[in-house]
Amino acid sequence: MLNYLDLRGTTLSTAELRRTLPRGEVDVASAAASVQPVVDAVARDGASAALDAGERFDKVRPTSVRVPSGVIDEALSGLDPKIAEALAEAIERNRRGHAAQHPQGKVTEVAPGGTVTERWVPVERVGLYVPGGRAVYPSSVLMNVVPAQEAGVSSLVVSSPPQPEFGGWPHPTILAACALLGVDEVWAVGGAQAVALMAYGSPEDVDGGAALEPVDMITGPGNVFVTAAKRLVRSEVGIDSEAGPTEIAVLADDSANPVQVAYDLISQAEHDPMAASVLVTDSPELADAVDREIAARYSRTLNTERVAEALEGKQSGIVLVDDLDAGLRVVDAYAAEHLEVHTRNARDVAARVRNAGAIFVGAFSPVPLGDYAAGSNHVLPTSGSARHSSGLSVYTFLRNVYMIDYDEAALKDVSETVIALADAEALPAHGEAIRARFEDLDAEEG
Ligand code: HSO
Ligand code: ZN
Repeated sequence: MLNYLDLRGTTLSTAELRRTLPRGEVDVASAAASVQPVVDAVARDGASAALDAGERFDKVRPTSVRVPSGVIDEALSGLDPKIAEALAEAIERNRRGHAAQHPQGKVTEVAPGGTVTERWVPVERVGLYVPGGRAVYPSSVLMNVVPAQEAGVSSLVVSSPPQPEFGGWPHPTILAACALLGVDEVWAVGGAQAVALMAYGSPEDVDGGAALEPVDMITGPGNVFVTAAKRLVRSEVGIDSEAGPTEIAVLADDSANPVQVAYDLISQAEHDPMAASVLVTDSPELADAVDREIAARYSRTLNTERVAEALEGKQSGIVLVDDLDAGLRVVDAYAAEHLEVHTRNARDVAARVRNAGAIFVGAFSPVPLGDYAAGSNHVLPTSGSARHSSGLSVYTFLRNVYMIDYDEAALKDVSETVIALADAEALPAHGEAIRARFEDLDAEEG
């Protein structure tokens, strides 16, 4: 059922591998052209323009952008207790994982009397986009909110599309998740208009309610239009890295359990017809067994059509390699959002991987664990960007502000160095700024 790519007997370079391996494409640039008018309208006219756009795309117009607190309370009290309990447990585990990330500031004495301090300061106000539509993911609410809160972000707004079947408010499970996380500012806006409204704000809500304050940074997953809108507002606000369709790579040898691997590939495919599921293995027997298990099982799951489209698409497939070393080169070149390692000594093999958004070690650390409750984050770099970027974390919401603190003697000590470099760059005023502290430059002139 999956496409095969046989790389046995080949020695492709990293660049050649990247060109050869299965991977989907998304055209963010043309989506950006189509959302530009919406972004411009919201920048100009604020809340009313955002709801106008929502009416066109979501077919519903809430009575205000800001979701009334009564609606959020109701969503929480109406939440299935089993889901409430699971969300609370996931929040707790993710808080544990993210709180531990918070870095300590560091003071370094570079020379006697001269220190550089690394001070971590949280972003002040953050906007979190939470998709609606095909994907209603309360788990994404917590994956964005928890690291922001653990970083010390003091002001948070969640924006999610209005839903006709819920009176024009976002999905109640999303609202309930916000309530459980202590987020009380939620906007009923989706798509590009949500991104624009978070970036530019609005002097007042459409019902005359308080101003909708712009944010300093926007994070959160979304479709290609949301991604495109983020690209358009990035001179105005910070954004997280661009999210493409989700992807899993599995590196496996003949010790892997084909049923487990099949389910893990299927589970990622159920997100999106564009999702990518890639198996990399040195065992043709395992490859065939996984392919058989997928064929036997995919039609028994709820999202069969989506799964089939994703697994049969050119972005998915089985890659045959000579040995595990070759497999490691392939997964490093691919730089998957999620990489599962199903090999003997999985921990040692995983330790050798350099490029992946998150690495899931062995048979009992599957991706769905990380999607919800491992204590790690599920917003991870896609489309090969794991080569240079990290997943969402406490660091996403922190800035390192340098503090430079030299005393007189320490500056004097280094002054010749600075002056020489300033002269080399033909910027003599830089050197004079140093010398003026130790010499009378006027006397020299006269
Ligand atoms: N696997 C998705 C996250 C997710 N899974 C949300 C279930 N809900 C992208 O990392
Ligand atoms: Zn998932």
